[in-house]
Amino acid sequence: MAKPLELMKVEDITICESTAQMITKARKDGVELFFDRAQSMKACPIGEQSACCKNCSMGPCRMNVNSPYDRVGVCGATIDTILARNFGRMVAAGAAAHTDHGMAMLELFRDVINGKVKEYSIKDPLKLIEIAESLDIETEGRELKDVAMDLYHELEKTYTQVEGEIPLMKRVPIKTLEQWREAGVVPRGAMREIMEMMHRTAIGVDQDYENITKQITRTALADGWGGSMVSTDISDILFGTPAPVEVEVDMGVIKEDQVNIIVHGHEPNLLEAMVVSVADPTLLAAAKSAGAKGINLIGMCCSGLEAMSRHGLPHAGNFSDTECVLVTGAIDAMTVDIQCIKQGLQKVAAFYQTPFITTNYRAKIEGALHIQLDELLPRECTDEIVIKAITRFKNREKPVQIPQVTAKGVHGFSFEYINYMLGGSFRGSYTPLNENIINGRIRGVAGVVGCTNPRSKQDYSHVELVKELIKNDVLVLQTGCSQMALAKAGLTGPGAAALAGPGLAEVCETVGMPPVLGLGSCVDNSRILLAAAEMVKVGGLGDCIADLPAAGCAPEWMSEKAIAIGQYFVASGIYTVFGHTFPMTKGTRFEKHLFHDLEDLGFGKWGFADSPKEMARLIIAHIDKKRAQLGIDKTRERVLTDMADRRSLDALV
Ligand code: SF4
Ligand code: MSK
Repeated sequence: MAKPLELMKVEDITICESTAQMITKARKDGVELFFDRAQSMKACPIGEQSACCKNCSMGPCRMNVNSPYDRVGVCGATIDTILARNFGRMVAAGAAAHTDHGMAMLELFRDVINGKVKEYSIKDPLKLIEIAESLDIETEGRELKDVAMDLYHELEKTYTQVEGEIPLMKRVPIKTLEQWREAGVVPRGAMREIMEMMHRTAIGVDQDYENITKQITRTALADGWGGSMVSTDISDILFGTPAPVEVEVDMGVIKEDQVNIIVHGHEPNLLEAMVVSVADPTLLAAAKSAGAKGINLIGMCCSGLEAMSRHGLPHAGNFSDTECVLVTGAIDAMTVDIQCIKQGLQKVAAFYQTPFITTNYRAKIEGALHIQLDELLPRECTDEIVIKAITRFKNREKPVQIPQVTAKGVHGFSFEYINYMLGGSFRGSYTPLNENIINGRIRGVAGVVGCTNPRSKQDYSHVELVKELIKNDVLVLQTGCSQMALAKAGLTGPGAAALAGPGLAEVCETVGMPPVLGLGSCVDNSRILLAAAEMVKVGGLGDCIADLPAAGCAPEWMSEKAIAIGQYFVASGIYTVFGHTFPMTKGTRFEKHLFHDLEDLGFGKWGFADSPKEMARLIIAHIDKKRAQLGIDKTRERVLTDMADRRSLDALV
């Protein structure tokens, strides 16, 4: 494989020790990684600012990024039209990824209820009932199966409804919903919204950037409060709602003397079936007779985060680590389903003689082995993967080098568990969170989420930003590859409270929680929306999500899915800061619209910064602005518990 001419210093590529070791090894082995390609393939300066259009064959048309209004496209499209159309298509693609995944989960749910799929069952009937009741489905005295089928039909509308508001709008705080109604952005089904987004951004259709933005918002809301939310709900109902669990992460979880199988992707069902296969006594015996001490199932990326939260399964790393784990030489099979799977993995896997197996018909890769996961008989696929891994273990030829780096942390903080954790099992409530925000112990809440990107030093911005936020008493909620960046850095355990400001540290100590709460995969950002909705409903922090002292951030994003998530955060009322790059031409009216005007219209707004310190500054300034608007900027006098109080409290328990 070709090497780039001048290699970047490893310490400039990543702060992850394991990744650094594996980049060094790959260079010795002559294996090219995506870090190398990011260096040799410079970003196109016009495309980087989203200032080109290829929506028809009269173009492609390139705008002048230094003077964006000095020309228009062949059809006459202005820079604002081009920017808005490009942005809209990114949101449509991201929303399609989440909602196609969500709809697949819903179809699996239907087939579990009607008995077609026997391998999975309903693990959380309570959640099923709660969701059904929240959607006004009758539950009293009815069979669970009947309630479940009614729920299926109601949730299907999230994707297919062509007219009127989708059922999950019932979860939106009323004032936020009224704002959306007034702005004309309440979503219909995701299929309808994505279709209209694609239509309106075709040559010669919608050429008014403000009008295009309305459809962008509607499409994003159909994702966040629709398709993604259903995906999370159904995954919890079928596979169990996560609760905190201590987990070991980083590449040190790979074991030289075991058959190591990596599962990477986004759909929980592949990993759920793998969990069953690796516990099969026959397969375990086969592994033992091949000389292995056991079968070591390891998650990566987002489905790995879900399995970690539900089963305590070890996790080897985030998006930027998926090639690097193969470089250890110790991976006996890597199996993938959908989303964020780099095509480059195939070549790296081939070099290290690791079977690389795709399992979803939507995502085949040239050169990879495809074993379709049939949901009716998932074990046929997953057993075969295990057998292939055992064979590779027996015939391992490549030298093995595993970074001896691990970190332990606590993960699995679902919306429901935060409720329970704060309020106790009999009076589960977000009231203590709101009270601690009002009294100033907690300054505000930030969702720090999203990808890693080889054009940005891996994990650096995530970790530095979160450290800065918790030091300033901001409680951090996490999902996706960001969560794994913090987990590897050791900030997801209760010990991280030592890095928090005094107010947040006190709350963490009282409740027994870390200052950084991992909520799961990137579709699980819907858990953050529900937490925000609950904070509004509990009261004391304003009437709508836009009133909350809260913000969102994706410091190292790379996927169109992140843009869709960012837009539904913004549309919900949350100030959302993206880092390192943004698909925007500076000084345009569309930029002003996203970064300023949306807030005046009652939504949140976008922000951008290219250093974690600046991201933190923007987020904290926004939280302080919201606190001032709520009249809670002057913190109440703090009453500290002294030893005598503690003793009397102890006597009560
Ligand atoms: Fe150029 Fe207009 Fe065609 Fe875009 S739609 S490529 S701006 S002519
Ligand atoms: S996997 S979308 S790199 S978070 Fe969900 Fe990570 Fe971003 Fe993919």
